[in-house]
Amino acid sequence: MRGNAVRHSPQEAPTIRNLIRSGENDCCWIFATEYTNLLTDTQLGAYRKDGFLVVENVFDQAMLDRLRKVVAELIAGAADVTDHTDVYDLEPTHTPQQPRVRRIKTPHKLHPLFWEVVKHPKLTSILRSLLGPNVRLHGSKLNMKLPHCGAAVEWHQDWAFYPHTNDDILAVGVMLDDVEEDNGPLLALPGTHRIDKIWDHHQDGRFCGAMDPAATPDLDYSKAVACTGKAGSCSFHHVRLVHGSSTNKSDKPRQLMLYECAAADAWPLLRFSTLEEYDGRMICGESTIEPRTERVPIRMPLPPALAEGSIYENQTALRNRYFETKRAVT
Ligand SMILES: O=C(O)CCC(=O)C(=O)O
Repeated sequence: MRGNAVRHSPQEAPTIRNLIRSGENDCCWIFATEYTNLLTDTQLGAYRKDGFLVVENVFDQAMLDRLRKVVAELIAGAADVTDHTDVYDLEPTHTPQQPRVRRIKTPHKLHPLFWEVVKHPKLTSILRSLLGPNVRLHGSKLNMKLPHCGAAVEWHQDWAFYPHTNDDILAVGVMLDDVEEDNGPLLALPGTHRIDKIWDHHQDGRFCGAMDPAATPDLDYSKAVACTGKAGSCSFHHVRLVHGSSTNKSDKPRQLMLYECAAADAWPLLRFSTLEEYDGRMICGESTIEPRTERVPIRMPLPPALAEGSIYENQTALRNRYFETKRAVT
Protein backbone atom coordinates (compact mmCIF):
# COMPACT_ATOMS: atom_id res chain seq x y z
CA MET A 1 0.00 0.00 0.00
CA ARG A 2 1.25 3.45 -0.75
CA GLY A 3 0.52 6.69 0.97
CA ASN A 4 2.50 9.35 -0.79
CA ALA A 5 0.16 12.27 -0.24
CA VAL A 6 1.65 15.75 -0.13
CA ARG A 7 -0.08 18.43 1.90
CA HIS A 8 -0.26 21.90 0.36
CA SER A 9 -1.30 25.07 2.16
CA PRO A 10 -2.96 28.08 0.53
CA GLN A 11 0.25 30.06 1.14
CA GLU A 12 2.01 27.82 -1.34
CA ALA A 13 -0.23 29.08 -4.12
CA PRO A 14 -0.76 32.83 -3.96
CA THR A 15 -3.06 32.86 -6.99
CA ILE A 16 -5.78 30.75 -5.46
CA ARG A 17 -9.29 31.91 -6.13
CA ASN A 18 -11.60 29.28 -4.82
CA LEU A 19 -10.63 28.00 -1.45
CA ILE A 20 -12.87 25.42 0.02
CA ARG A 21 -12.60 23.52 3.19
CA SER A 22 -13.14 19.79 3.10
CA GLY A 23 -15.51 18.00 5.47
CA GLU A 24 -12.92 16.72 7.94
CA ASN A 25 -12.01 18.75 11.02
CA ASP A 26 -8.25 18.88 10.64
CA CYS A 27 -8.11 18.46 6.89
CA CYS A 28 -5.96 20.80 4.85
CA TRP A 29 -7.27 23.69 2.81
CA ILE A 30 -7.72 22.69 -0.76
CA PHE A 31 -8.31 24.34 -4.11
CA ALA A 32 -11.52 24.01 -6.08
CA THR A 33 -9.69 23.21 -9.27
CA GLU A 34 -7.03 20.92 -7.87
CA TYR A 35 -7.66 18.80 -4.83
CA THR A 36 -4.12 18.12 -3.78
CA ASN A 37 -4.81 16.09 -0.70
CA LEU A 38 -8.17 15.56 0.93
CA LEU A 39 -7.12 12.94 3.45
CA THR A 40 -5.64 13.75 6.81
CA ASP A 41 -2.72 11.74 8.13
CA THR A 42 -5.16 10.21 10.62
CA GLN A 43 -7.39 9.00 7.79
CA LEU A 44 -4.43 7.61 5.85
CA GLY A 45 -3.20 5.86 8.99
CA ALA A 46 -6.68 4.41 9.63
CA TYR A 47 -6.90 3.06 6.07
CA ARG A 48 -3.52 1.40 6.41
CA LYS A 49 -4.33 -0.08 9.82
CA ASP A 50 -8.00 -1.05 9.36
CA GLY A 51 -8.19 -1.50 5.58
CA PHE A 52 -11.19 0.78 5.15
CA LEU A 53 -12.26 4.38 5.53
CA VAL A 54 -15.39 6.50 5.12
CA VAL A 55 -14.94 10.04 3.80
CA GLU A 56 -17.93 12.36 4.09
CA ASN A 57 -19.07 15.09 1.68
CA VAL A 58 -17.21 13.81 -1.37
CA PHE A 59 -20.17 14.46 -3.67
CA ASP A 60 -22.65 17.29 -3.39
CA GLN A 61 -26.42 17.35 -3.76
CA ALA A 62 -26.25 18.41 -7.43
CA MET A 63 -24.19 15.35 -8.34
CA LEU A 64 -26.44 13.08 -6.24
CA ASP A 65 -29.50 14.43 -8.08
CA ARG A 66 -27.88 13.73 -11.45
CA LEU A 67 -26.86 10.23 -10.38
CA ARG A 68 -30.31 9.40 -8.99
CA LYS A 69 -31.94 10.49 -12.25
CA VAL A 70 -29.66 8.26 -14.33
CA VAL A 71 -30.09 5.34 -11.92
CA ALA A 72 -33.90 5.71 -11.98
CA GLU A 73 -33.81 5.57 -15.80
CA LEU A 74 -31.66 2.44 -15.72
CA ILE A 75 -33.96 0.76 -13.20
CA ALA A 76 -36.97 1.61 -15.35
CA GLY A 77 -35.28 -0.33 -18.17
CA ALA A 78 -35.61 -3.49 -16.07
CA ALA A 79 -39.34 -3.48 -16.73
CA ASP A 80 -38.50 -5.19 -20.03
CA VAL A 81 -36.58 -8.10 -18.54
CA THR A 82 -37.62 -11.30 -16.82
CA ASP A 83 -34.20 -12.79 -16.02
CA HIS A 84 -30.64 -11.65 -15.22
CA THR A 85 -28.92 -9.94 -18.17
CA ASP A 86 -25.52 -8.38 -18.85
CA VAL A 87 -26.94 -5.19 -17.31
CA TYR A 88 -29.31 -6.33 -14.56
CA ASP A 89 -29.00 -8.70 -11.63
CA LEU A 90 -32.51 -9.16 -10.30
CA GLU A 91 -34.00 -9.91 -6.90
CA PRO A 92 -35.69 -13.33 -6.87
CA THR A 93 -39.04 -11.52 -6.52
CA HIS A 94 -38.55 -9.31 -9.58
CA THR A 95 -41.35 -9.10 -12.10
CA PRO A 96 -41.56 -6.83 -15.15
CA GLN A 97 -44.63 -5.23 -13.51
CA GLN A 98 -42.73 -4.60 -10.28
CA PRO A 99 -39.03 -4.32 -11.21
CA ARG A 100 -36.72 -5.30 -8.36
CA VAL A 101 -33.12 -4.76 -9.39
CA ARG A 102 -30.41 -6.02 -7.05
CA ARG A 103 -27.48 -4.80 -9.09
CA ILE A 104 -26.75 -2.82 -12.23
CA LYS A 105 -23.64 -4.40 -13.72
CA THR A 106 -20.73 -2.29 -15.05
CA PRO A 107 -22.61 1.05 -14.98
CA HIS A 108 -19.51 2.80 -16.36
CA LYS A 109 -20.31 1.09 -19.66
CA LEU A 110 -23.92 2.28 -19.57
CA HIS A 111 -23.70 6.02 -18.94
CA PRO A 112 -20.84 8.58 -19.09
CA LEU A 113 -21.90 10.07 -15.74
CA PHE A 114 -20.39 7.07 -13.94
CA TRP A 115 -17.01 7.86 -15.48
CA GLU A 116 -17.45 11.53 -14.59
CA VAL A 117 -18.01 10.51 -10.96
CA VAL A 118 -14.92 8.31 -10.67
CA LYS A 119 -12.79 10.94 -12.42
CA HIS A 120 -14.08 13.72 -10.17
CA PRO A 121 -11.05 15.65 -8.85
CA LYS A 122 -12.08 15.10 -5.26
CA LEU A 123 -12.25 11.36 -5.73
CA THR A 124 -9.07 11.11 -7.78
CA SER A 125 -7.25 13.09 -5.10
CA ILE A 126 -8.22 10.46 -2.53
CA LEU A 127 -7.42 7.61 -4.92
CA ARG A 128 -3.97 9.05 -5.54
CA SER A 129 -3.34 9.22 -1.80
CA LEU A 130 -4.33 5.59 -1.35
CA LEU A 131 -3.06 3.98 -4.56
CA GLY A 132 -0.38 6.26 -6.02
CA PRO A 133 -0.51 8.53 -9.08
CA ASN A 134 -1.65 6.02 -11.70
CA VAL A 135 -5.07 4.51 -11.14
CA ARG A 136 -7.13 2.25 -13.41
CA LEU A 137 -10.77 1.30 -13.15
CA HIS A 138 -10.97 -2.46 -12.88
CA GLY A 139 -14.75 -2.69 -12.76
CA SER A 140 -17.92 -1.13 -11.41
CA LYS A 141 -21.30 -2.18 -10.05
CA LEU A 142 -24.27 -0.51 -8.48
CA ASN A 143 -25.63 -2.56 -5.59
CA MET A 144 -29.16 -1.80 -4.57
CA LYS A 145 -30.93 -2.87 -1.43
CA LEU A 146 -34.63 -2.33 -1.56
CA PRO A 147 -36.49 -1.59 1.69
CA HIS A 148 -37.12 -4.72 3.77
CA CYS A 149 -35.67 -7.13 1.23
CA GLY A 150 -32.28 -5.99 -0.11
CA ALA A 151 -30.05 -9.04 -0.41
CA ALA A 152 -27.19 -9.86 1.95
CA VAL A 153 -23.69 -10.43 0.63
CA GLU A 154 -21.78 -13.19 2.45
CA TRP A 155 -18.30 -12.61 3.89
CA HIS A 156 -15.63 -12.47 1.21
CA GLN A 157 -12.47 -10.78 0.01
CA ASP A 158 -12.69 -9.02 -3.36
CA TRP A 159 -9.18 -10.40 -3.92
CA ALA A 160 -10.72 -13.85 -4.33
CA PHE A 161 -12.64 -12.61 -7.38
CA TYR A 162 -9.87 -10.68 -9.12
CA PRO A 163 -6.33 -11.57 -8.05
CA HIS A 164 -3.68 -9.20 -9.42
CA THR A 165 0.09 -9.01 -9.52
CA ASN A 166 -0.01 -6.76 -6.45
CA ASP A 167 -2.73 -5.68 -4.05
CA ASP A 168 -2.74 -1.88 -4.43
CA ILE A 169 -6.43 -2.15 -5.19
CA LEU A 170 -9.52 -0.92 -3.39
CA ALA A 171 -13.24 -0.50 -3.89
CA VAL A 172 -14.87 2.90 -3.57
CA GLY A 173 -18.49 2.88 -2.44
CA VAL A 174 -20.29 6.07 -3.41
CA MET A 175 -23.33 6.30 -1.13
CA LEU A 176 -26.34 7.40 -3.15
CA ASP A 177 -28.56 7.12 -0.06
CA ASP A 178 -27.89 7.71 3.60
CA VAL A 179 -26.34 4.43 4.74
CA GLU A 180 -27.30 3.52 8.27
CA GLU A 181 -26.94 0.55 10.61
CA ASP A 182 -30.27 -0.96 9.58
CA ASN A 183 -30.41 -0.51 5.81
CA GLY A 184 -27.65 -2.97 4.99
CA PRO A 185 -24.33 -1.11 5.25
CA LEU A 186 -21.11 -2.67 4.10
CA LEU A 187 -19.58 -4.47 7.10
CA ALA A 188 -15.79 -4.47 7.37
CA LEU A 189 -13.59 -6.70 9.53
CA PRO A 190 -10.81 -4.30 10.52
CA GLY A 191 -7.22 -5.31 9.82
CA THR A 192 -8.03 -8.48 7.87
CA HIS A 193 -6.37 -7.01 4.75
CA ARG A 194 -3.03 -7.27 6.57
CA ILE A 195 -3.34 -10.99 7.32
CA ASP A 196 -1.09 -12.81 4.89
CA LYS A 197 -3.72 -15.17 3.66
CA ILE A 198 -6.47 -15.68 1.12
CA TRP A 199 -9.43 -17.40 2.75
CA ASP A 200 -11.06 -20.22 0.86
CA HIS A 201 -13.95 -19.09 -1.35
CA HIS A 202 -14.56 -22.51 -2.84
CA GLN A 203 -17.10 -25.17 -2.04
CA ASP A 204 -17.10 -28.72 -3.37
CA GLY A 205 -14.11 -27.83 -5.54
CA ARG A 206 -15.74 -24.84 -7.25
CA PHE A 207 -15.45 -21.11 -6.65
CA CYS A 208 -18.55 -19.85 -4.77
CA GLY A 209 -17.50 -16.26 -4.00
CA ALA A 210 -18.09 -16.61 -0.26
CA MET A 211 -16.32 -17.82 2.85
CA ASP A 212 -17.93 -20.56 4.93
CA PRO A 213 -18.23 -18.91 8.38
CA ALA A 214 -17.74 -22.32 10.02
CA ALA A 215 -14.41 -22.73 8.23
CA THR A 216 -12.97 -19.44 9.48
CA PRO A 217 -12.40 -19.88 13.25
CA ASP A 218 -9.60 -17.31 12.96
CA LEU A 219 -12.12 -14.53 12.26
CA ASP A 220 -14.39 -12.84 14.78
CA TYR A 221 -17.35 -11.53 12.81
CA SER A 222 -18.74 -9.75 15.87
CA LYS A 223 -15.88 -7.25 15.41
CA ALA A 224 -17.27 -6.07 12.06
CA VAL A 225 -17.69 -2.31 11.65
CA ALA A 226 -20.53 -0.81 9.61
CA CYS A 227 -19.46 1.69 6.94
CA THR A 228 -22.24 4.22 7.45
CA GLY A 229 -22.49 7.77 6.17
CA LYS A 230 -24.70 10.41 4.62
CA ALA A 231 -25.50 10.31 0.92
CA GLY A 232 -22.50 11.73 -0.95
CA SER A 233 -20.02 10.04 1.39
CA CYS A 234 -17.63 7.41 0.04
CA SER A 235 -16.28 4.26 1.62
CA PHE A 236 -12.91 2.87 0.56
CA HIS A 237 -12.04 -0.74 1.30
CA HIS A 238 -8.86 -2.65 0.55
CA VAL A 239 -9.13 -5.53 -1.91
CA ARG A 240 -8.02 -8.07 0.72
CA LEU A 241 -10.32 -6.83 3.48
CA VAL A 242 -12.88 -9.39 4.67
CA HIS A 243 -16.31 -7.79 4.32
CA GLY A 244 -19.96 -8.58 3.75
CA SER A 245 -23.32 -6.95 4.28
CA SER A 246 -26.64 -7.98 5.74
CA THR A 247 -30.15 -7.59 4.40
CA ASN A 248 -31.91 -4.25 4.45
CA LYS A 249 -34.07 -4.43 7.55
CA SER A 250 -35.40 -0.88 7.23
CA ASP A 251 -38.03 0.88 5.16
CA LYS A 252 -35.33 2.94 3.42
CA PRO A 253 -33.51 1.98 0.21
CA ARG A 254 -29.72 1.67 0.08
CA GLN A 255 -27.93 2.27 -3.20
CA LEU A 256 -24.15 1.93 -3.25
CA MET A 257 -22.17 2.65 -6.41
CA LEU A 258 -18.99 0.57 -6.23
CA TYR A 259 -15.87 1.30 -8.26
CA GLU A 260 -13.02 -1.21 -8.18
CA CYS A 261 -9.84 0.86 -8.56
CA ALA A 262 -6.32 -0.45 -9.04
CA ALA A 263 -2.81 0.96 -9.29
CA ALA A 264 -1.96 0.84 -13.00
CA ASP A 265 0.87 -1.61 -12.36
CA ALA A 266 -1.45 -4.06 -10.61
CA TRP A 267 -2.25 -6.33 -13.53
CA PRO A 268 -5.17 -8.73 -13.25
CA LEU A 269 -4.28 -12.40 -13.43
CA LEU A 270 -7.57 -13.07 -15.20
CA ARG A 271 -9.31 -11.07 -17.93
CA PHE A 272 -8.26 -8.36 -20.44
CA SER A 273 -7.67 -9.66 -23.90
CA THR A 274 -6.53 -6.36 -25.44
CA LEU A 275 -4.21 -3.57 -24.35
CA GLU A 276 -6.72 -1.03 -25.69
CA GLU A 277 -9.30 -2.26 -23.18
CA TYR A 278 -6.75 -2.05 -20.36
CA ASP A 279 -5.61 1.46 -21.35
CA GLY A 280 -9.21 2.57 -21.84
CA ARG A 281 -9.87 2.00 -18.13
CA MET A 282 -7.25 4.50 -16.89
CA ILE A 283 -8.76 6.96 -14.40
CA CYS A 284 -5.65 9.12 -13.97
CA GLY A 285 -1.90 8.92 -14.68
CA GLU A 286 -0.09 6.60 -17.09
CA SER A 287 -0.91 3.01 -17.97
CA THR A 288 1.86 0.40 -17.97
CA ILE A 289 2.62 -2.99 -19.48
CA GLU A 290 5.10 -3.74 -16.71
CA PRO A 291 3.14 -5.47 -13.94
CA ARG A 292 4.58 -5.00 -10.45
CA THR A 293 4.65 -8.41 -8.82
CA GLU A 294 4.68 -8.87 -5.09
CA ARG A 295 4.52 -11.83 -2.76
CA VAL A 296 0.78 -11.90 -2.12
CA PRO A 297 -1.47 -14.87 -1.27
CA ILE A 298 -3.56 -15.84 -4.29
CA ARG A 299 -6.12 -18.53 -5.09
CA MET A 300 -7.70 -18.41 -8.54
CA PRO A 301 -11.53 -18.29 -8.62
CA LEU A 302 -11.59 -21.42 -10.80
CA PRO A 303 -13.37 -23.63 -11.68
CA PRO A 304 -16.00 -20.90 -12.00
CA ALA A 305 -19.05 -20.75 -9.74
CA LEU A 306 -21.96 -23.00 -10.69
CA ALA A 307 -24.26 -19.96 -10.76
CA GLU A 308 -22.42 -17.17 -12.57
CA GLY A 309 -23.46 -13.58 -13.27
CA SER A 310 -22.96 -11.85 -9.92
CA ILE A 311 -21.76 -12.34 -6.37
CA TYR A 312 -25.37 -12.96 -5.31
CA GLU A 313 -25.68 -15.81 -7.80
CA ASN A 314 -22.21 -17.20 -6.90
CA GLN A 315 -23.07 -17.21 -3.21
CA THR A 316 -26.29 -19.19 -3.63
CA ALA A 317 -24.04 -22.27 -3.54
CA LEU A 318 -22.88 -21.54 0.02
CA ARG A 319 -24.62 -24.08 2.27
CA ASN A 320 -23.67 -22.55 5.61
CA ARG A 321 -24.84 -18.95 5.44
CA TYR A 322 -24.09 -16.27 8.04
CA PHE A 323 -26.63 -13.61 7.06
CA GLU A 324 -30.33 -14.24 6.95
CA THR A 325 -31.78 -13.63 3.51
CA LYS A 326 -35.16 -11.98 3.42
CA ARG A 327 -37.17 -12.10 0.30
CA ALA A 328 -39.80 -9.52 -0.42
CA VAL A 329 -43.37 -10.69 -0.28
CA THR A 330 -45.02 -9.96 -3.59
O1 LIG B 1 -23.35 -3.98 -1.42
C1 LIG B 1 -22.67 -4.20 -0.43
O2 LIG B 1 -22.95 -3.76 0.68
C2 LIG B 1 -21.41 -5.02 -0.48
C3 LIG B 1 -21.20 -5.60 -1.81
C4 LIG B 1 -19.91 -6.33 -1.99
O3 LIG B 1 -19.14 -6.52 -1.10
C5 LIG B 1 -19.62 -6.80 -3.34
O4 LIG B 1 -20.48 -6.67 -4.21
O5 LIG B 1 -18.49 -7.30 -3.54
